[in-house]
Amino acid sequence: MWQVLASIVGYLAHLSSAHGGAVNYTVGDVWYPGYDPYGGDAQDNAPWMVQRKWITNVPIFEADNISLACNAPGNPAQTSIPINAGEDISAVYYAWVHTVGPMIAWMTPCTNGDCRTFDPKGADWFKIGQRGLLEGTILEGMWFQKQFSTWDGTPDLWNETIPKTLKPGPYLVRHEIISLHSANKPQWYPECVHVEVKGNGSSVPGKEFLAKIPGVYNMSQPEINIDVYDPAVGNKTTYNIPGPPVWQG
Ligand SMILES: [Cu+2]
Repeated sequence: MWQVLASIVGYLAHLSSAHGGAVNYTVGDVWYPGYDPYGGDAQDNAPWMVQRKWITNVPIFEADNISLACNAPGNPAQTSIPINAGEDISAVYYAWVHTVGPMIAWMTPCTNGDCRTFDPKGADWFKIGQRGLLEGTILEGMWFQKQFSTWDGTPDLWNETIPKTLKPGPYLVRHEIISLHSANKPQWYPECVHVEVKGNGSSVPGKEFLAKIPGVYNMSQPEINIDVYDPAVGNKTTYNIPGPPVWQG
């Protein structure tokens, strides 16, 4: 009883702290549970786990934090989601509350051939999709980050496509939300999932599409070190998402 009560109180505390992350994935009709940061150690090394471990939904505040790659502690998952090149993957969030800033989906190959032992430190990541300011101004306009949230407790879905010509193999897919509602204090919310890409493709992105994480962001970038409440910034109707262009495959 006390345990149940404690977990309810804990859940409410997390809701009121107004943070979150990708907690599930869907591919076609199949739903894959991710890591529950408040779900306890029983999930560790679970044979069904597809998502890298994260233990708090509090964001990362430093552009050079090593945990920017796959959150903290980022321990590898035990299995992966099978997916065809050209197929969609949805990341599922619940009650996402922030409204300003870009969302970027990245991939990197597990170059050792096995994501269960792959360390993403120094890895080359490429973008497979990014969503930013859809219309209006930076301060008050419609960002995808605002639009994708249902605001009613039903799942918030963020859908992206695995590039159709991508070479098959094991990859990490990294979903990243950057929230910019605190002046000059960006917040990063990254989560990584293991996937096994199938198909007949043979393409890999060229150098101009690659970036390191951390490394791709820094506080001298005006899109990152940004005060959206400064009218000279907040009234703009364009926002350039930092980093390399999206690789279409
Ligand atoms: Cu938050």
